[in-house]
Amino acid sequence: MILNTELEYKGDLFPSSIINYKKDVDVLHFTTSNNVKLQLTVLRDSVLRFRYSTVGKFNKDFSYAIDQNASRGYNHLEISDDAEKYIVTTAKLICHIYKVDLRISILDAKDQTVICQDELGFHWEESYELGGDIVKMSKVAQNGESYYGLGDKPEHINLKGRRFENWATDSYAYGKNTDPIYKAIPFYTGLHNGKSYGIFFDNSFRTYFDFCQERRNVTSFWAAGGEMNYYFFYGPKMEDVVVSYTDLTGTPELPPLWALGYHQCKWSYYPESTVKEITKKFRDLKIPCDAIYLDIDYMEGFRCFTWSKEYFPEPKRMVKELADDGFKTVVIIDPGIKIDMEYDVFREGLEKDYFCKRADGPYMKGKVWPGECYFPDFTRPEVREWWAGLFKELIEDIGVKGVWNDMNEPAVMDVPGKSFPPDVRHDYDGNPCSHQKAHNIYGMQMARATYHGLKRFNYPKRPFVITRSAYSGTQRYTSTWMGDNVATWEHLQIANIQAQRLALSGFSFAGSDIGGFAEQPNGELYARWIQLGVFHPFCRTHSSGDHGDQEPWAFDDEITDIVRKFIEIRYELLPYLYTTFYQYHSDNVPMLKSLVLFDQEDTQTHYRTDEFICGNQILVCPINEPNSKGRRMYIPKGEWYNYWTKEVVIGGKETWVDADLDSMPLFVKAGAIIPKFPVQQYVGEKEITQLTLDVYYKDGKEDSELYEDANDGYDYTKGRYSLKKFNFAGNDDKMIIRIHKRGQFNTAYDTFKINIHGLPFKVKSIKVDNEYVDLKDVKFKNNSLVVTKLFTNLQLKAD
Ligand code: MIG
Repeated sequence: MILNTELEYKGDLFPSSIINYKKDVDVLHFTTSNNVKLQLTVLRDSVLRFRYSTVGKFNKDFSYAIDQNASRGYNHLEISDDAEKYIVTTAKLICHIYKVDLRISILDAKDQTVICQDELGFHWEESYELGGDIVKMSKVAQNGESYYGLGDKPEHINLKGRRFENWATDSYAYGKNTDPIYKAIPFYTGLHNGKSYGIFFDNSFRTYFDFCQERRNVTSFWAAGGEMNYYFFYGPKMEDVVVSYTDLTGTPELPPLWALGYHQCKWSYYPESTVKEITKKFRDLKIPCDAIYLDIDYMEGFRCFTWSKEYFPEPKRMVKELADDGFKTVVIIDPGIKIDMEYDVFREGLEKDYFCKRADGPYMKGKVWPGECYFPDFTRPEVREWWAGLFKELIEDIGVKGVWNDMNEPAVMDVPGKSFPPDVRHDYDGNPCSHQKAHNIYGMQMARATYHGLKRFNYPKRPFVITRSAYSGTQRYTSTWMGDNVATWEHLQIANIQAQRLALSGFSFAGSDIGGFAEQPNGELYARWIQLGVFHPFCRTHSSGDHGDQEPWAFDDEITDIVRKFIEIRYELLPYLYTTFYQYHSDNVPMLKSLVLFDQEDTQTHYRTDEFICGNQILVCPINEPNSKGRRMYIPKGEWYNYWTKEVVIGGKETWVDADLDSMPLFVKAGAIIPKFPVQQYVGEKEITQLTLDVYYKDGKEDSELYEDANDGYDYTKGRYSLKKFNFAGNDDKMIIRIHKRGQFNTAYDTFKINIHGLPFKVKSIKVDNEYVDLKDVKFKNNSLVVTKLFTNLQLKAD
C-alpha cells in the first residue's frame, strides 16, 4: 500500500511564471518554469480555446463534441506584451495572459470592460486513485452576475448560488433539484453589466460547476480527470454566445416535417390490436397525430432488433397499415444485448469482439430488461458501423421511421452507481480509456450510430432518432427527451425550464413526457401540460403503463376537446415551427428563448422562469397551478398581441392574463407575420392549396421569415428550398410588406391568404408590386385578402 509519499502531493498546484512563448499562426503556446503549458487558440474574433497541460506535453487532441464544420477565422489578431502580461487582441476581445502565474483576463475590445477574469485560474490536484489530475479553474464572479445553461438540470433557470455535477444518470422519477440526471452538457453562459459570454468545458470525465455556492464571488469548474480544456465565447448578446457554442458543437439536419407533429407513446402499446385501437381513436376523434411508439414489449424477450411473435406477428404489414393511415412507427432500441447464443446479434457481437470489456479482459456484464447483457462499445468506429448496419431490416424492410435510444447513460440495474464500473475499457475512437472518460459520451455514440443506420436505410427520406443520454454535440444526430418525470404540477414547471435550458445549451430538439411518465395526471394537469408541450420542438405524450391511460381521451370530453384544440394549433403553426427549426439548423439560433436570452438588457428577465419565446415571435407562458383562471406573467418589452383576443399589450411589466382551462397565456409580437397551415390529421394528409399569413400590424418595422421545402428528403441541400424574408413596415395610414426570396423550391400552393390584425385604418387602396389592384380582385374583406405568393411588395393605404 502506498501511503502519502512524494508520488502524490495533497493539495492544489499552480502554474509558475511564463518562461517561453511561441506563436504558431492562430495558436499561442506558453510554457511556465514548472512545465505547465497553455495552448491558446484564436478560433474566431469572439471564440478562444484554452488548453492546459501539467506535464509539458499534450495528448492527442480529440473531442466528440466538436462539429467538423465549425466556423473558424478572425478579422484581426495582434499580440504584444508588456512587463506584466501578454496581450492578445482580436476584433471583439482582448485577452491578457499574466506572466507571473499564467492567469487570464478577458476584456471587451471596444470599451475595455472586464468580461471574464481568472480568480485562481488554472490549478490542479494530482490524484493517485484516478491516475492523472483533477483539473480546476476558478473565475471571479462579477457584480450581479447570473448564470444559465448546463443542459437538462431540473433547477431554477438562473444557476447562481448552486453547484452541479455532470455524470449521465438514469433518474427514474427525479425531482426538482435532482442532480445529476441524464445528460452532461458542460456549457454555461454568464451575464453581468448587460454583457454575456459563455464557457464550454470540453471534458467528458465527471465535471463539476460551482456558481458562487462555495464562495460568493467565485465561479469554478473542475473535472475528475482529463485536461483543462475550455472554449470561451463572447457575445455581448447572449444569443450570439449560444449561436457560437452551437456553431462549434453543431446542429442537426432538418428533420422530416412529420417529426414536428404530435407523437403518442406509452410503455407499452401491445399487442398489435391495441396499437390499432389507439391509432384509430386518434382518427375517429380527429386529434392530429403523426407518430406512434413501440416500447420494449414489442421485442422478443427484450432482444433488440427482434419482434415478439405473439404480439406483433407481422410487423411489416402492421407498419404499412399504420403508414397508410398517416402514422409513422417509432421503436425503442436499448444498448444492452442479451447474452444468448441463439440470438444472432449477440453471437455476431461476440464473434467480432464488439462488446465492452472490464480492465482485465472479461466482458462488461450487466443486468437490464433482457436479463444479463453485454454492451457494444459504441466508441469504436467499426462497432458503430456494425450497429448502423443492424437497422437494415427494421427500416428498409419493415418500414419503421424512427428509433428511440433509451438506457444509454448507460443504465445497469441492481449495481452500485447504476452504470458500468470505472474500470471498463473503451476505444474512444483510437484513444483507449476507461469508463471514467467514456461514460458521458456513451449514449451520444450510440445515438450517433443509430442515426447513421437510419439515414442509410431510410434514404432518401430523413431519419428520426431520439435519445435519453447526451453530451455536448449530440444534437447533431438526434432529438431528446427529459426522461422519467412525474405527473405533478411541479414537473410541468420543471419541463418548461428544462426545454428552455436545453435550447440555450445548443440542444433545441427536445420535449418532456407530456403529462408525466410516472404516476397519473388528472385531466386538468394533462391539458395544461399539452398546452406547454405543443410549443416545445419535440411534442410527445409518454407514460409508464403502471399508472393508467394517458391518451388525449383518457380523461373526459372537455379535456379531449382542449387537447385537440391545442394540438390543432401546433399543426396550424407547423410552417412557423419548421422555419424556427431551419433557423436553428442553419443559423444556430435556439428554437426556444428564455426571456433573459430574448432581452438581457432588461434585468427583469434575469430570473424569469416560466415565460419563453417559441421561435422569435410567439410568447408562451404555461399555467403551472391547478384551478387557475389565469396568472400573472412578465411581458417582455415591446408590443404584443394577445393571441386569443388580439388586444395589444405594452410589455416591460408584469400583468395578469386570463386563461381558463381551454386557454393559456399566448402572445404574438407586433409586426410579426406568422405562416399557418390548415389543420391536418397528419403531415401530408392534405395538399396545401393556400398558405395563411397572420399579420400583426405595428406602427413600425419587424422582420419575419418563412422557410419551406419538400418537408422530407435532401433536395433542400441542393438549393431546392424557399426562404422568404418578410419586411413589415406600418404607420397610421399605410402598411407595406416586402418579400425577398432565396432558393429554388416551388411550393404547391399559388396564393397567400393574408389576415391583418390590429390595422388602425380603413383600407382604400391596395398595390401589389406597385400596381393598383381592385379590392374585389384580391377578395378584400374584414382586413383579409388573397394575393399571389409571388408578390414582392404589398401596400395597403388609407387614401
Ligand atoms: O427502465 O423502456 O425513460 O421512457 O418507457 C425503464 C421502458 C426503461 C425508461 C425510459 C422510458 C421507457 C422505459 N425505460
